[in-house]
Amino acid sequence: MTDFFKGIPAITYQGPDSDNDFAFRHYNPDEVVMGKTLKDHLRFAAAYWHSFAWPGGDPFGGQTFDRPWFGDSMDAARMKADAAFEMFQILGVPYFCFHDADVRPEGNSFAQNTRNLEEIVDYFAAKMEATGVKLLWGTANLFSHRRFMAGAATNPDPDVFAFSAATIKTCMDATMKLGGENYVLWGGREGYETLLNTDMGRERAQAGRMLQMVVDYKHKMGFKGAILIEPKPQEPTKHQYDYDVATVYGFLKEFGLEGEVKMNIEQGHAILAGHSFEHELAMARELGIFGSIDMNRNDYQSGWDTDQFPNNVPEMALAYYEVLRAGGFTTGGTNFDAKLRRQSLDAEDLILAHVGGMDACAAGLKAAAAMLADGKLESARDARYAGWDTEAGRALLASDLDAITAKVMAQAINPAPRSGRQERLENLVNRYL
Ligand code: XUL
Ligand code: CO
Repeated sequence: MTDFFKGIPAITYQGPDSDNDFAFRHYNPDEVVMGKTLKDHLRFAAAYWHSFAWPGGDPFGGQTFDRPWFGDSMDAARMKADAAFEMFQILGVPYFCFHDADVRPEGNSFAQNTRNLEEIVDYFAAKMEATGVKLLWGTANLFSHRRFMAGAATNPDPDVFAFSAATIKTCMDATMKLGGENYVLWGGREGYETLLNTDMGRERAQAGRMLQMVVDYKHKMGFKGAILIEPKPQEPTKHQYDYDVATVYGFLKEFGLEGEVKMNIEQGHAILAGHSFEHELAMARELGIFGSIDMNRNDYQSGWDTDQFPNNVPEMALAYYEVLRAGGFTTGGTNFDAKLRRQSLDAEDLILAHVGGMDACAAGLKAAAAMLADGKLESARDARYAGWDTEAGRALLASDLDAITAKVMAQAINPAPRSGRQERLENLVNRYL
């Protein structure tokens, strides 16, 4: 036990009228919505990196947070794990997610990194057993250390590719050992700064080959979880190869992996790509590659990845609407890839940020479920496309340009424009919030 969260109670559901800051108003884990509890719908996970490894720096200043576990020893790593599992239990989050570099000190060799990781994995295993907290996904940090400054899989130096491949293997092993339900790849530096020094053809081919090796290893080791790619358009590199869901789908097709890899979609990354979160979710659903979400909120003005805790319920309702339309999560879940603002120094800030985020997700999901159950949005959409469900509509797609031209002539087809009714539908959405 640490005393970091001393005096902070376990958070319970107290209903919308509670004025207790340390309570859920919307997230009742046992509440059943569309035949499933909120706990099983949302599958919340806390992110180790932002909550326990990030020191509060920005480009103009370093550490603001003062955490007793900051340091590079194994003792510090164990204390960090103690505090992390205390937070998971206070919040009642069923899952967590981590990178290797979040949880173990950096060694002076690959072998030392691996030993450090394995030792912490055993420490986690005991804590997971004792608390019932599970691993939503593991991943490798192939972007912080200076060896990765020119990329991991896409590096011009084959030794960096090799170091990265070996690191991914150890992180997949760790994920498998801990019963993780997914393995995530975010290509933090898989992109470029300037074409003047970049061979884009080679870099993309290297990234494709690495992903094929990851999928091969998944099958070899018998990992039953999903392999997920997390798209992001830029930051840290100026041009990322995995720009957005549609771009990644093209990449998967090119390397024959579209049936093997799904998406971990992050709100902030969607905004940086010039999309809405719901656009990215809907695109993944349509392409059959929806996997999981990194929930956060991006600043709409700044142009960089702000990873704020989510609190915009109307936007989240539209996002969960797409999650529900995709059939909900299977191996995926709602991971809070969100960090405190750097002035939010206290232990209670960390708890309350998650409480607010979890409540906003629950409110969004319940609104989304009500929209779906009511069916008005779906029937309006169906009505808009009803012409395509007729015999003539279906025949059109099986026809050709000559036959269609003859038909337009013979029947004097002259389409009458119809309203898209956008404002009416927007008004309808607001009724569920
Ligand atoms: C970075 C980001 C990562 C991934 C995991 O923007 O989202 O934290 O989620 O590497
Ligand atoms: Co993320």
